[in-house]
Amino acid sequence: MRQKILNIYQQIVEAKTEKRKLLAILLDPDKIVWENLEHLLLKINQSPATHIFVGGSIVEADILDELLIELKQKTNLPVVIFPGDPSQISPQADAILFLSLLSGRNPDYLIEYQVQAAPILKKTDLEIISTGYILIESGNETAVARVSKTQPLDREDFDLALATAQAGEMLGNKLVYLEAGSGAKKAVPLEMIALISQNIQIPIIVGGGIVDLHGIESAHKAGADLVVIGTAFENNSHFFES
Ligand code: 1GP
Repeated sequence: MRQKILNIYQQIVEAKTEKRKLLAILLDPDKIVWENLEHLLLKINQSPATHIFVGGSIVEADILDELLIELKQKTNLPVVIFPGDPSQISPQADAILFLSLLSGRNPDYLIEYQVQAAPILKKTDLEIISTGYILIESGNETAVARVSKTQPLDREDFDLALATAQAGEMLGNKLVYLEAGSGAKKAVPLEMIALISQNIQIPIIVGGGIVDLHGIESAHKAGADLVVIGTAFENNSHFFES
């Protein structure tokens, strides 16, 4: 198996400095069809993806370790856990987004789960990347809102979205993740991405409801440093060939 990939955050910062745009494929362990994994890995390797994110709002399948090992064996991309809760921590990944749901006011997702996760993470050598996670209203109720029992931010309230991102940066987060929610009807508004990217220094991840290559390009152009594609690739492994 390949060595653990180090300094993933540093590489994201370097990419931002050099204006190299990044792209993550998000895999939900519950939706992996094990028999199709070889094909999926082939398609990931042929895609322009620079990262693999693994996680979901709720993950029931007990295959996380196994999946992460496969991903490390069969791809050269950094494998980053994007957890819904502390049960999704695995030492088999390279890094983990240590999320705080800043758009919500549910203490479990602001600090309780982080307190539960800290001693577990201390026993791993995962790179821990603290991330201010901001859910933006997207036209339908998303799993993140349902599971976290929080309201997303109004997609027209740019001032509040910017203040939330800036508070996240001031709290010491290393990344801001603007999330419309998996399968969102509407992606994060481009003007919101642009405003936030012009007014914070840390790299910005954008995901949720991006369904085509044009959507990826638009989010990148607006100021996203890393775009996440989940559902569209899940539904069509030839997504990047169109
Ligand atoms: C969800 O941002 C990711 O957390 C990806 O969303 O599944 O809509 O691509 P999609």
